[in-house]
Amino acid sequence: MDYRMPEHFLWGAATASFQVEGHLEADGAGPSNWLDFCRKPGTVANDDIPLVGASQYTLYKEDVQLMKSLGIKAYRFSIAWPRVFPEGTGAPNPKGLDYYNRLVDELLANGITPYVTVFHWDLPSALEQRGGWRSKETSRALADYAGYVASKLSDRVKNFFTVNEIICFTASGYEAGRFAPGLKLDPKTVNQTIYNGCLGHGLALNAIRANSPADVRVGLVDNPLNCVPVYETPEHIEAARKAFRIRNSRILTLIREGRFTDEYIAEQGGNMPDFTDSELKTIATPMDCLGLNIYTPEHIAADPASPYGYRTVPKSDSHPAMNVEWLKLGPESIYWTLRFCKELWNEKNLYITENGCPAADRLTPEGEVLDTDRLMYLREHLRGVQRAAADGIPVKGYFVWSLLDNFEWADGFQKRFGIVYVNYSTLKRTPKLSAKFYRDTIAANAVL
Ligand code: PNW
Repeated sequence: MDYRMPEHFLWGAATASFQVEGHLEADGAGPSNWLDFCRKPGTVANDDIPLVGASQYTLYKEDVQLMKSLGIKAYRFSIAWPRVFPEGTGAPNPKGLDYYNRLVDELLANGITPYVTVFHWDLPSALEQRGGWRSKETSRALADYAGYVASKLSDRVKNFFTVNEIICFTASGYEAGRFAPGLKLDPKTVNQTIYNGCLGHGLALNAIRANSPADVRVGLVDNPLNCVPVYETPEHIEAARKAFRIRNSRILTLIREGRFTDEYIAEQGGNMPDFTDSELKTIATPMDCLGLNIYTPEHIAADPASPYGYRTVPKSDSHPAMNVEWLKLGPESIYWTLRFCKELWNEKNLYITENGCPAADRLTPEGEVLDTDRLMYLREHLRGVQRAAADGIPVKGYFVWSLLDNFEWADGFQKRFGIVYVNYSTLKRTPKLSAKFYRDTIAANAVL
């Protein structure tokens, strides 16, 4: 079987500012919630802090050449809000934006298309101190910042994503406490942070459009719960589609439909967030594209005895995971999430904006990194993308997470997600076996 991809398929790689840049305090940058969080002993594995990290801030030219050598056509990176507005709002710091001007120019000069994520979790500390995502002030500040960035970059950057994974910068930080700001708050407050994240997306999308020429495209990056039929019968497929819409009520379904699902309202009762109809309209502003970050599956079965006609099938204790406990293996999830997005909301431009896994990478004495498990993970997921494309689902591109080993949030530098190995002492980059697989797959435009 030939796993050929559509013509003009966009092969990309992704990173995020806080995870790869290092030099977090250079050139007038302000502090962020994540830097503050890292500085609290015991929050991040090994108390790692990415002050140096992979240092893309100084090594971006080398990284652009690396992408070029792999045949990568598009680079998804994020902008550090605290570099551009050190206080979150007020006076911009021109030196902060200059870095992104240089990066964008370097990418374009080398034939690589920039895809900009405006917010990938590094919130200026000043805003966190005023309530962070508990406050709609943060949603409005995001829009001002996004509009400013668009006004400076949209002559050259034609693709913007507002925010990355609302659930991770809200619930994971304010409910689970695993991410910045490390709080464990009540359900109503947590629901408010999630809602304010959605509002921030809608306001930012409108602000980007208002500050860009007409050829600019704007969308969201979300990591929906990937509801996968436990196996492919019409009943389980129907159950998984229903589950996908309901289980993503808080973010993706709200953003695509502009109202809370009946199921969500019934489940939350008195814990609903404060919202207005006009905010819901803003939240549901039509997008030009939708970015999906795909990692792990949720298995769903038809169950006529359950209230909504489906149930979650718990994973067996031996279900394989990819070197980190939460990342259970399930490459079929990529196909089903793409398909349900098309079937439920008639998406026209879908991108896989992240997909990848950590591995216990080691340099061999010959200087190679033989990450056979990551290669398997990427190949099986790409076959799912190919299946979706062959079904006529409009999947336009794929960004591997990640170009480089980087700071994996609460897991620090322990977990390596790159297709390129980074020696954190010398900053030397070494493409892994998976990078060679990716290079050859791009060259063939078929999954190898
Ligand atoms: C995404 N989970 O985060 C982020 O967008 C990246 O910044 C991150 O490095 C990458 O995935 C790998 O983790 C997630 O626990 C973090 O389910 C955690 C989860 C999912 C996504």
